[in-house]
Amino acid sequence: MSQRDAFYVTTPIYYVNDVPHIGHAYTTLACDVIARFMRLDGRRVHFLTGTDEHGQKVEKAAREAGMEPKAFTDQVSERFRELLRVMDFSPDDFIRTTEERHVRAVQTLWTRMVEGGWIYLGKYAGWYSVRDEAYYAESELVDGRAPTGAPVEWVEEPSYFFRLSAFQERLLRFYESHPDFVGPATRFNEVVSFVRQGLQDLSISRTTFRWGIPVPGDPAHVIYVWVDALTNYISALGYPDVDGELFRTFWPADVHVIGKDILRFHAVYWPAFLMAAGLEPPRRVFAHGWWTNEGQKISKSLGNVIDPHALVARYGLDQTRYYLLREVPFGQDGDFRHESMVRRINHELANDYGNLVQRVLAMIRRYCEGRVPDPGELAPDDEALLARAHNCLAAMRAHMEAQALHRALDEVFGLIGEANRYVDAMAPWALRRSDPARAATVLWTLAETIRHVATLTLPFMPQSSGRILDLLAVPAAARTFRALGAEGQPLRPGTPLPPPSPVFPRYVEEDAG
Ligand code: ME8
Repeated sequence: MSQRDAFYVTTPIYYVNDVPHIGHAYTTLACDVIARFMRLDGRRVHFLTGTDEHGQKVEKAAREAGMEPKAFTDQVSERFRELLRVMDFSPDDFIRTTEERHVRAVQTLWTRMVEGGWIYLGKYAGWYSVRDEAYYAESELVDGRAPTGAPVEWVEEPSYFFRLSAFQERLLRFYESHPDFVGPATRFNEVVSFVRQGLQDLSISRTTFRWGIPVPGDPAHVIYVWVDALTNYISALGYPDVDGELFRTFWPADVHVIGKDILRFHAVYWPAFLMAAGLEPPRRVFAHGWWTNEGQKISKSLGNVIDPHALVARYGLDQTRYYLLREVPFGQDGDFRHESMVRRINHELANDYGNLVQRVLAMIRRYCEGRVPDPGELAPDDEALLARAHNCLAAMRAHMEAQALHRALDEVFGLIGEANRYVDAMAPWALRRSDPARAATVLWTLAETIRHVATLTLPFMPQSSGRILDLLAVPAAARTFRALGAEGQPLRPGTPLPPPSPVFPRYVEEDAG
């Protein structure tokens, strides 16, 4: 995979037909963790998110709200921005498809595809689902609905078509020469077999509503919302200015993170559009799984939509971030369960991580006058724990390159487990009397291990990890991965530490008093 310095990660741009829910928060969270990890690892990161504001679905939602589409999209888009603050997400840019820079990019991409001979005018007659913003063949329908369960309507109208059929061979060759193009691997197989079955030309304009970007030279048509939406990934880099700094630095994207529902658009249509316009496809598309709520599909009609604001208010921000990424192997489907959230908060965060920090810092306070102890002479047990701490980053890096976020967390929590076993085995509270110098060595080893752990959990739990680094008096400039490892910047003996205070509180049931 990419060895360049620059790293470009994107979320899907979300439809503003409705306010954000846990699914949107989840994808952006994963991207935020990836972006933060890469920044701490010294990469130059561009992290993009935004809102998808055109098309029939959004137009319909605006009408139902009794508003003009522009005013409506302004309002809902703001809710997605607000989510960034609430979840402590760190995007470098937020794109809206109603922005001028985006409209220009989409119209230019269209024009390039026309110039290449990839677009022709015809007539579409077939099924369309407004909810999915997707066309379906008769043969795909299940009991008169889209395979996703969405209602479909019959559409007959003049339409521009994209010669997708002409890209079958090129796409298959591209997949073959880019075996990492889609993750997880099982999803890649689905994409390849879909393309192998043959591709139909794609209808890419509509005439029966107005809320979209006009086709250059034929304003009776608006550009199909997916051509519009996918282009966001390059309009945010300044396309059509392909010689500009942003585009040169960050295209092709390192990874588009999406939900599995929109894989075909990203892994088939998008590379074909880019090839048609003479641009390189992205390096990778990673499709994560689907969340259900206590075993049930999440839907407005069932009234079980999970509001990320409510999660943060109830469980805490870092607790929520941790749960979402630890509970489910990234790429698989997941079920949100209160019980399992509480178990993870209390066992893994409060007990395993929080207590380790609290115990060690409290001992340093009592036994070492609240100053970083002197390492003295290291014994093999100390060296073994430190070696594990030093090697943790390399192991996590490999997992993060493959978007195995859960495995990266496993690594660092494995280190926490090791540190807990070490503290119990060494019993510094006993050594304190029998061998105070040895107690100091053990506490230094633990403090140094905790410094590694907290730096490595910064991408996942930025606020709590930052507080732990505060308690260790780690200066801001040393809060990077460069400060880790044998060649890093170890804690300086004698540094005064602030009084410790617990970082990961236990969750107490509201009705438990
Ligand atoms: O599809 N579980 O926007 P969208 C996990 N505008 N992830 C979920 C989820 C769930 N239950 N529900 C939603 C669109 N998501 C287009 C994208 S990109 C050029 C255009 C997440 O608002 C997941 O990432 O319907 C999914 O792909 C995305 O929200 C769909 O958001």
